[in-house]
Formats: sequence, structure tokens, C-alpha cells
Amino acid sequence: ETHPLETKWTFWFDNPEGKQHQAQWGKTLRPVYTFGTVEEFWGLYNNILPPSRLAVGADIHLFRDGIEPKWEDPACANGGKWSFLIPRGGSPSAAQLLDTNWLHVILACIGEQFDDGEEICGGVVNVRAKQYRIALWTRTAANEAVQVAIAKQLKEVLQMSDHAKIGFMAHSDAKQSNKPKDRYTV
Ligand code: M7G
Repeated sequence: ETHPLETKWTFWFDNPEGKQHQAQWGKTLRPVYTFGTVEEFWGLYNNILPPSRLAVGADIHLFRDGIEPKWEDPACANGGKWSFLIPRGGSPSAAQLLDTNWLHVILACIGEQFDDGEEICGGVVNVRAKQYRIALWTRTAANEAVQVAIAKQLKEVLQMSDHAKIGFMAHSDAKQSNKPKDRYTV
């Protein structure tokens, strides 16, 4: 017996070497696996490296089928992302926290745990030298109420404390500024 997901989902990876020049962003970003059932997901998940094992510079994206993990995609163009950092700073638990949080973001996305599933484009992990970043990309940056509701659910899914803050950045703001500011904070 198989358990179909509401939509298919695709993992995308980016090769850190392709990103040395900003002008090339996205050139090495590739879709690698698409799955449509719970069983296919676990088969894949058990055979790919967790994000904590990837090289600095790597990006993993899990996006709803048909949406490219780029600001330029029509589904993302007016959207933004909720994101938070996990500092690496020598703490062995950072890797574990990353892998657990990422799995929970994946399960919340593919299991359609957000009230407004239409808003959810996908999730991203950026592996960087000093920190990891996890993000949830959504469609409608201008709709504060919807974004805030999603952030609250995300914090519940990740069992984040009320003191921990996550910020929302609109892609249009990220495009226009080197130091973009968060639109919303929860
Ligand atoms: P990042 O990889 O999200 O953060 O973006 P990082 O600072 O931890 O590496 C780094 C840079 O990549 C951005 O400032 C943009 O120049 C470029 N970039 C990132 N994304 C997600 C996009 C995108 O979707 N489209 C375009 N054109 N550039 C992007």
C-alpha cells in the first residue's frame, strides 16, 4: 500500500563551486529527486546525506512540484522566506539540531501541516562556514496575517521557545538591497 502526498515534491541541490561568482547564482542548481508518496520519501531520505554532512556552501531545497527554488519563479516572485540560523560554533548539537529541524520542516511541508498549504513553496537549508540557515519559502509577502500564522505554526513544528525569534524577508527586498531588513518577526 502506498500513501500519496497531496502534491509531488522535488529535492534540488546546488554545488558550492558554482557559486563563487554572484553573477552565476543558480547555474549549478539542479532538481535531483521527485517523489509523490510517503514511502518514496522515506526511501530517498534514508539514502541521502543529512545536511550536516554536506560541504560548506551547499544548498538543499525541497520544493513543491512545478515551483523552482528561485526568486524568479512566478510562485516565488511576490513571496519571501521565514528563516533562522543555527550557529556552528563548535557545539556538537548544532549538527543534530540542523538535521532534526530540517526533517521536521520537510514533514510539515509534505504532510501539509500548514493551514494555508497554497502559501508553501518549499524549504531550504544553506550550509555555511559559521552557521546553517533553514528557511521556509512562501508565496505572498504582502499578506502579513497569513505569514504570521505560518510562522507560528513553523515554531510549533520545531518546538521553538516563545523567546526565539524568526524573521520574514521578502525576496523583492533581498533583490534590492545588500542589507535587507526583515518585514515581519514572530
Ligand atoms: P544565499 O545563498 O541565500 O545566502 O544568497 P548566503 O549569503 O548565505 O550565501 C546569496 C546570494 O545568492 C544572494 O545575495 C543573491 O545574490 C544570490 N541568490 C540567492 N537566491 C536564493 C537567489 C535567487 O533565487 N535568485 C537570484 N537571482 N539570486 C539569488
